[in-house]
Amino acid sequence: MTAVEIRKEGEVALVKIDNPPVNAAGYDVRVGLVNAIQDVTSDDAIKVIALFAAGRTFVAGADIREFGQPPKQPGLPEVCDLLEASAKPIVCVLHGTTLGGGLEIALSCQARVGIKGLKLGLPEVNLGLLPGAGGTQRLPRLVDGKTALTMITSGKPISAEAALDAGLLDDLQDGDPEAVALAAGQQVLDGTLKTRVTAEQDNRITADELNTFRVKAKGEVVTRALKAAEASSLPLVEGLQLERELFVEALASNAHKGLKHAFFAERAVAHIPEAKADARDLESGGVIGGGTMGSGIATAMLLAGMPVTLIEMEEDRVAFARETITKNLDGAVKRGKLTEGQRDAVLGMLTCTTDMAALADADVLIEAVFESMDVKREVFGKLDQVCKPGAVLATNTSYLDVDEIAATTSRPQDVIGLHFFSPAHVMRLLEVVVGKETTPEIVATSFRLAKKLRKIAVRSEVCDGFIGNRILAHYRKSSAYMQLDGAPFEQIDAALEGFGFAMGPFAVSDLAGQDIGWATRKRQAEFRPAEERYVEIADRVCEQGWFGRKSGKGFYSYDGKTRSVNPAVAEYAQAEREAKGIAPRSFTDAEIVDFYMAAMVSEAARVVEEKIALRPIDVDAVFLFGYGFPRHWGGPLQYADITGLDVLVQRIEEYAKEDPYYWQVPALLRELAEAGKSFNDLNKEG
Ligand code: T1G
Repeated sequence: MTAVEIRKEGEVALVKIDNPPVNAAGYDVRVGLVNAIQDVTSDDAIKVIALFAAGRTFVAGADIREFGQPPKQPGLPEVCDLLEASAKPIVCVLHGTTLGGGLEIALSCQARVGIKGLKLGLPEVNLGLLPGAGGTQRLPRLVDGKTALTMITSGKPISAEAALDAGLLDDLQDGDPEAVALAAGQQVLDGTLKTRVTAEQDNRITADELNTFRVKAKGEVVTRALKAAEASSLPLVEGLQLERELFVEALASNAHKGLKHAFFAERAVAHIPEAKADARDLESGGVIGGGTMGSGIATAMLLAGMPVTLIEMEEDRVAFARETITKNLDGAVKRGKLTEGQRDAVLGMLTCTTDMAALADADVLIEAVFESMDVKREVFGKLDQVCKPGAVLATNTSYLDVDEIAATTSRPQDVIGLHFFSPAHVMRLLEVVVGKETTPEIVATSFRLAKKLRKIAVRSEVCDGFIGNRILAHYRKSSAYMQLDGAPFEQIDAALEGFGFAMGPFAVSDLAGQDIGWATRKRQAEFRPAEERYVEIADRVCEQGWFGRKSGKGFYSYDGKTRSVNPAVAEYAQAEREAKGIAPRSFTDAEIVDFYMAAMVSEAARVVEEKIALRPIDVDAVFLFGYGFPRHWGGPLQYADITGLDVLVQRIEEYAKEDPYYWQVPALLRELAEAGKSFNDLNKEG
């Protein structure tokens, strides 16, 4: 099969692109298109060309995997120029998700016909880029400035109907792309479908439209895309030249490297050793525990169309769970994700009861009770008695030993960890924690469940905290160390928010509730090694009952929507410094980020080294989709590659001079740095 095939029907040449899975405009497609245009142009019998694609979508963009490689000619801009200059009219038939370079191909043709269900967009800004094959120059020539600038700067797709209204499509049909293409070709021949050369259209973005977008443009990526769109007022050749220069600049940016990595991270994590195992049916679910997590998990399953039976021990807790789930679904209605009718239908699939026997037919059971091994042992003992053979028995524990839980049943092979992140019906990350007895079928079934729930599943082995919480437990200490050493906590938060985190660690603690962390620290106190630095500031805050937002005060004071620094915290910090003989020093924001990120990278490297995570990119996915890590950095280990592993080794060795216990260079990090390799090299090894 070649990427581009020609079939001639009378005076119509049908040119089909066939490059699964999404017809990305890779090298073979580009060469095939050039050859096809040359072929049909030289055939006098052909009067019109109808371009379309096989499979689920017309071209969904340039081949992102080619970025960063030496460019192979012909480039997509050259192919688009060839299409636009075609001596014979080309009608392009679009279906599926026609995005980026795919839409740019269509813009270069002389007519565009959509197939119902089509979405069209220029998502390049989501990759830290801008349309680089004429999109910023040709789209404004076909549609109004507001539509063009919205598509270029937002990266969001529009519907086929909106595209038809805006003049981006010339017609909207239903049916198979090839049949629609043949009919469109014939309509061009009989004059019922008009064609026009985009470059000759006189539509332009107005100064007012530009200003409206200029004032709200945020960040280098959108500003750069806007600059290219502004050049569409120039002659096409000049505008294309400027677009190209800006695109080359974007390709070299760290933002693009991070965002491209994030795009692939979301998909790479599905490539697990158990991917080919037979996944079991997932028609119905059961949840044990109706607290925040249990209700969130039940909501996620209901939204995926699964009937759910939720178990609580007392009638009042049953009622509370139903109320919580109803509120969650009302939120989905408010966000426009559900209609009220759909909400009622979804609620009709929910059964809340105290009777465990109601779980007998469920395909997957998810336990979300109190984080106590004794309680979980009791629950799994009962599940073992009531659940049908082959049911998936999952625990939502956030750090307890999945193997120990599995051992309380007669079927450890069916037990797995499904660690959801709160709110469970919103956060996309799901850590799938594989026990030593868990069968490949159960792992594959868990990944199928994740897809059904629109979650991003990341495979983890068993350890304290699995991937995300284990790494968090380590690097969170670094922020406390800097606070004790002299950095005001509000500066630490601000520096990390400047780096790209939605919230700094102290604000996150206040949001999550400091009592949980305090209880954990007290439980761990007797096991804490003497060499480990321990910072007591947060304990002083908790001793006042200041647990954060929920108590109106924590590190910050909360008055409705406003928050201010709690002045007592600095006093506790100074008192502890005096007691421990620490002379405070100032930190720059860059020093704060370097210190914090070096701690995160250290533990992330150890998680990969110990094979808790399959690959570095799996750790990146955990932080991108579960911990609000800035997407434009691509994840902690992508950040490490961008920063340079040798730089990180030097930083850790420098920090170790003051605290050799906390700061140890992970063997894997040193090994890669000395070999001049990157974490992405490991990703490529699979
Ligand atoms: N290039 C390479 N591979 C791609 C790809 C692309 N553009 N799009 C998807 N894939 C792979 C993906 O990694 C996965 O691989 C498989 O296809 C199925 O994808 C010059 C510069 C189209 C909406 O940003 O949004 O054009 O993991 O699981 O859920 O101006 O893929 O199976 O090995 O996502 O049905 C602009 C990116 C590029 C679109 C389909 N285009 N893709 O979603 O399937 S830049 C994009 C998507 C550009 C020009 C500029 C989605 C999808 P694997 P999938 P899906």
